[in-house]
Amino acid sequence: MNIKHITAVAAAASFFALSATVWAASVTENGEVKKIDVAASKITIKQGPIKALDMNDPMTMVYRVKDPAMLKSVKVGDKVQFELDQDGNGYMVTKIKK
Ligand SMILES: [Cu+2]
Repeated sequence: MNIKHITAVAAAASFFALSATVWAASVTENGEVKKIDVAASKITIKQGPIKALDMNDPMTMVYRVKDPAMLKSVKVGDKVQFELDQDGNGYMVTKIKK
């Protein structure tokens, strides 16, 4: 690998880091908890449309959560308000409250 090649790789890496930052979206939505999976750090939420994230219909989604401890503050059947972030790996719930 010569110097030019290394520079190109570094430039590509910073380009992707930048576009990931620009792409990241955060929205606050309401929904109902349908399932909680602490072991997998996932929560299933029934929600209305989230047009900002191209979800144009009501749907039930399985989301990763930022911290599994968040799952102890809610239970199945709770009406919740949650914050969703989008990153290169998909969606993640970063905050949740009743
Ligand atoms: Cu969806």
